[in-house]
Amino acid sequence: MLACCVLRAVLADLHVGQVPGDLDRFLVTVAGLERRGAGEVVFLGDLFRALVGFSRFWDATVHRGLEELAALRRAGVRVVMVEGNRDFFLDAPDLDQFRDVSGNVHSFVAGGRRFLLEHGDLVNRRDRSYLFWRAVSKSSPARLWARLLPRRLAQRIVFGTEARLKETNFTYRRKLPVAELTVAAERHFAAGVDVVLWGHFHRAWKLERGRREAHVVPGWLETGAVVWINGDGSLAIEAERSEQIVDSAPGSWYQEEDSMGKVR
Ligand SMILES: [Mn+2]
Repeated sequence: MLACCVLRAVLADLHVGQVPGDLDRFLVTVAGLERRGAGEVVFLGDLFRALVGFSRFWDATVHRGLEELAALRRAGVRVVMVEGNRDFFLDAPDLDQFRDVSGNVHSFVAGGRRFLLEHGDLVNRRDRSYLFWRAVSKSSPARLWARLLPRRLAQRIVFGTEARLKETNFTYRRKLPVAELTVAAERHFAAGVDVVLWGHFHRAWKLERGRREAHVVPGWLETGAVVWINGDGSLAIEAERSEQIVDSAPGSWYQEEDSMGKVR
């Protein structure tokens, strides 16, 4: 059980392995999380370019990145993996030494506020082709072939999925589905959640209803953003170079950030 006053760090959409040099950047970020005293680190989906829970799919980048998570855990930090659209079968035993828990949702109470964290790829119910692809690619037959297919063929299919993912995600990612995000946030609020965090869309977005709030966490890939959640339930989003970008920034910041959405 975690102490009541644990400091949490949340990072979304890192896509490590997609851009040259991002592994080194990731290692620096992770070292910083430990230095700042994070008791729990939550990866809000899409940690790597692709992550399948079976080690036969892992390349050198994935091995190195995961090793850093094992080191975090040895230092006493809890590692949580929320499953994104680039993540498959994160509950597989091969990942046991690299994360404490994985799942579609992570929830906790901090300072009396109820938090709910999910990747966000299910928010847009209108994207039927993606929802179909998700159901197939994460099904038990898919899990079976991921375990049994020859390694080379399996890897080819994983990287083939990237093209497929881009195709299915392209149309709805160009614009934030604000109506769907609002409906989803209000549904969570009505169920008693105080703070909702999503990733997936890569650009910041925020909705406030009294003391309740919902955020899309900007992608680490583009912004280096880390959300810090204090033991008292307050939160702050920091970009790289530890500049605070949510608590103090004017609303227009969100508009400006929108133009940053390029690669997803
Ligand atoms: Mn995603």
